[in-house]
Amino acid sequence: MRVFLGLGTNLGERLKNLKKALTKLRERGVIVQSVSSVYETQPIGACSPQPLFLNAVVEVFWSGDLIQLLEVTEAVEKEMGRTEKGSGGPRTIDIDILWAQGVRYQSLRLIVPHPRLWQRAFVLVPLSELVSHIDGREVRAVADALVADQGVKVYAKDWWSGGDSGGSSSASV
Ligand code: PH2
Ligand code: MG
Ligand code: MG
Repeated sequence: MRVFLGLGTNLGERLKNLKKALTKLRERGVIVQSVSSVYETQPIGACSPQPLFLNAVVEVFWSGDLIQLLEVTEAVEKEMGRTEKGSGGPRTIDIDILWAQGVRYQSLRLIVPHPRLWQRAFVLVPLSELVSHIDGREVRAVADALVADQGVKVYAKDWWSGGDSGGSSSASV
């Protein structure tokens, strides 16, 4: 199944954290198809002042089911020393399942598509590099409407060389 994952980090060596997370996801069977640039972003909806984030979105292929993928992302977060859980506080790594091809899923543990997907420039700006439309909506247009209020700056391009595929994805889903 084709999936978009959101990565975020605002503690420690942030760029290294993103790379390490991708390496660890791959070790657990996640196939990385394409990666966005890395953006430096203002914390959104955070309860207290906290460091700037680095955010990126990656397109992956996963051959198991969604909950198995959630368990992989949670294991990687834990291995990377994430202690914060759902409080909105600073974290070494946050890996969110944003969207999965043909999947609508809702439980106490997980909602897909991500319920705040269309409200966050730190997700939509990197996502717009990988796909033009999602579920009939133009990603770039929604992103553009949000960036004025939500600081999002390019931080690194070509930061990932260890992908499973150099190819980029199709235009719409
Ligand atoms: N993640 C949050 C809350 N706020 N803000 C930015 N800029 N980047 C994030 O990854 C982020 C956030 C909850 O997961
Ligand atoms: Mg998150
Ligand atoms: Mg999360």
